[in-house]
Amino acid sequence: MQDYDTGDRLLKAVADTLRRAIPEGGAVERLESGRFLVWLPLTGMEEARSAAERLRALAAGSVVEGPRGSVSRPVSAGLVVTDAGEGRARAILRADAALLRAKRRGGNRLAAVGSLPIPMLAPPRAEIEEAIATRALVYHVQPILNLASRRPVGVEALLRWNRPDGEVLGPAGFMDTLDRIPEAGSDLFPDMAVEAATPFVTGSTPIYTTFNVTGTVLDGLEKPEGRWLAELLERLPPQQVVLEIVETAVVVCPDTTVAMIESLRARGVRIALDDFGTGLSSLERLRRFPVDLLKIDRTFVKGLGGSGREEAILASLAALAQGLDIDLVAEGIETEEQARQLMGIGIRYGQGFHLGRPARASDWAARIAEGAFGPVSAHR
Ligand code: G
Ligand code: MN
Repeated sequence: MQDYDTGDRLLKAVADTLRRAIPEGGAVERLESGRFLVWLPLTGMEEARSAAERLRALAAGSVVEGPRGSVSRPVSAGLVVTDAGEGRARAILRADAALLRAKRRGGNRLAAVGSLPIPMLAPPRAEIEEAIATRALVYHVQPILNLASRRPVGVEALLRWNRPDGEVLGPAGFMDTLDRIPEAGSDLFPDMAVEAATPFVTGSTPIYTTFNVTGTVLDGLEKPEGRWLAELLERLPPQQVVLEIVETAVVVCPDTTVAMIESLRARGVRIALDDFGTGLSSLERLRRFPVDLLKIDRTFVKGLGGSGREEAILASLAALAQGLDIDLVAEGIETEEQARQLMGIGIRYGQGFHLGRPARASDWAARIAEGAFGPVSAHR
């Protein structure tokens, strides 16, 4: 595995390569999970296919220098032809399906999807139902602790799908797809989500549960994509629900997202910005979006104890957060040393393998109820 910094520079190099190479009228966007969205102003499938393959090959040829020599990566691409009436989310969904097809065929290649209807690209409803019934598809939770007291203040709900072929899919692998398919997802997920969160958000000392949401969920609670959230908020106390918004959600439809966030906050729901610090416009988002919590991306934690740059950035972020009355949660804490440094900088909350790994909600509920707090309380 290459280190994160090299990986990040490689992604930037790929972005630069794509930006230089796309034809007039095209556009490049960086999505999460190392994906890029490239719009090509072309009409026919064949013309698009050769342009896409050229860009893919250029991207795969991007090279950066890492600590152990030159690094490049295979690049897969999924191509779809959209028409004027197709929305962005739906186009991404279809392109993701094509991308998956390219990866399943060995990767480092292009795959194209013509006009497959969406329901065929998503796991069929029966497959999802079966996965939920057999508990192959479950919510895990990971505790979020007050770093000083080491008491949990909340848990993050993380979907895991143990596929029959042995592959374990995290939310990035399928949630983006599922939450855009109301007929498959919306009436199935609230039960799971409520079950996972209930032991934490109820009782005499409730703690919050965070859910990761995508842009389409925030288009409106009355829309099909938003229905699972609407139901969740009817069945769980909104004051103990935190929604983690990923970067792309904020880019897609800023005005409607802001309005939606405001109405959710009026009901007591708290809003977190996930992976904070990795986006190109973190401060701009902070200015526009009324949020309660920032989840500091794990790359900052990883960089502690090095050149001192992370410490300097985090210290000013702590001051900024205090001024804006925003809580900070550091992600990806893997050592006690990191936890101590973060506390010293003034970051109050943390999450990471050192503090508690993601596990089934019932397991964490039992451990929290027992007052035993995993390996951390065992040796301190
Ligand atoms: O930011 P995001 O919501 O994507 O983070 C959730 C993911 O981070 C989960 O898949 C979880 O397993 C992973 N994760 C949690 N704690 C740690 C950690 O300490 N180190 C690393 N590398 N990953 C972690
Ligand atoms: Mn998250």
